[in-house]
Amino acid sequence: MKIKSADVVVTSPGRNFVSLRLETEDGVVGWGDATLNGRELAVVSYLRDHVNPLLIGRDAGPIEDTWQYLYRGAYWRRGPVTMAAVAAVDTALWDIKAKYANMPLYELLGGRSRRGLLSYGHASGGDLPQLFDSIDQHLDEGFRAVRIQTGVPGLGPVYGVAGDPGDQGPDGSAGVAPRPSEELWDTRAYLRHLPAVFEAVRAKYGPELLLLHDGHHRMTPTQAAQLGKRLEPYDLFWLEDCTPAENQEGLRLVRAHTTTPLALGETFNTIWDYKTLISEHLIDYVRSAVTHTGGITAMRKLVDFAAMHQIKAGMHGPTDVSPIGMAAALHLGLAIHNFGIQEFMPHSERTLTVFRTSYRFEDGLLHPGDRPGLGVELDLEAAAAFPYEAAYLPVNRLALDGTVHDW
Ligand code: EZ4
Ligand code: CO
Repeated sequence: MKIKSADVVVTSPGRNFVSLRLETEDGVVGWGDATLNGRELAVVSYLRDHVNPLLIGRDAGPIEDTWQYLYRGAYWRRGPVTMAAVAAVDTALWDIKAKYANMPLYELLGGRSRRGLLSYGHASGGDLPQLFDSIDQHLDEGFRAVRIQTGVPGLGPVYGVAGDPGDQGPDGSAGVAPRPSEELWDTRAYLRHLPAVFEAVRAKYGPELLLLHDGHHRMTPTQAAQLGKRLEPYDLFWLEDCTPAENQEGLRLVRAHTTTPLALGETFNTIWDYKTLISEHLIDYVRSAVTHTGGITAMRKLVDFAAMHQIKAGMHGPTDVSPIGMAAALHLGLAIHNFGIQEFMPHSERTLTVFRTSYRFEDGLLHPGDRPGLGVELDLEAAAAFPYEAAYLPVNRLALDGTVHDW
């Protein structure tokens, strides 16, 4: 089963997605997600100019060998662009292999370990009444777990929530932003505000509902330790990305001061980024996406390493991971033992006219579906109607003096 063609598809049905399409000589097609939000075209070039020419004529069968060939063969290690490109190839090869086997991918990964994947949605509101409406809506849809984000008084929009870039310019107008929008931030105001939000949510919804929160890399280890302690009475499922954790050792301080469970790693791209965090059990959940971490081959190794330290998978699942990347997470999550929870932001109707998915959300659980392979097919004709649109994530500045801060 030699690879006959390798093509990159860029489409923007509301936001940009980069997909890799591999086809074998006998006509089996595999899909991989290579979407890197805000830096999409760098991955397109990496694939088109440097990887795809190496794949033509190559056997689609030896996936581990191809992974090593692309990772070690580049000489230059790691990095989000490289690892998103490697992920797309790896995922497409697994899709092909499962289609050859005529099995849904999770069967090839060892078969199911659970009925479906516990998932959490994003409940957000500028103030408490809006937040409650959003939580109620998620409960109506069947979610048993919600991520709670609110606006901080005096600071404008709900932070850390990447909207649909096609719908928001820097001034709130429709159209594509030529530059990243800018937001304002004050960590002390946030730390004062957040515990009261969780107190109100617990008081209204009781002890059962699973509550999560994303700190979006904005605190120092000292501040994160303070917040973790203050949130302990509200029994969080996790506090995510409390610090910019390139400084892995910084989590020792957070861990020493709070028992609030910690999740981390959506911006990481290899197992090495977690070496101290996992081996010292400084976190409870790994947040990587298959899309950004070198594919299913690499993600499996990461979750197996995590399992040795009772750390579970809580894979990143925002709308900037395409339905192909989402399906990859679902098949892997269904098969592994140390699954924790799956983030699930449903894609727009428009996106789903391009990506035909077979996964479904039912009774609070996600199911990858039983089609052979990943179960997602990209409709090339539909994709062609939505050309690339330049779009960026926002940039963040301190309200006090305008210093650039983590977004
Ligand atoms: O801001 O995926 O947990 N989810 C998140 C996301 C990220 C975006 C960045 O591209 O933090 O909403
Ligand atoms: Co996050």
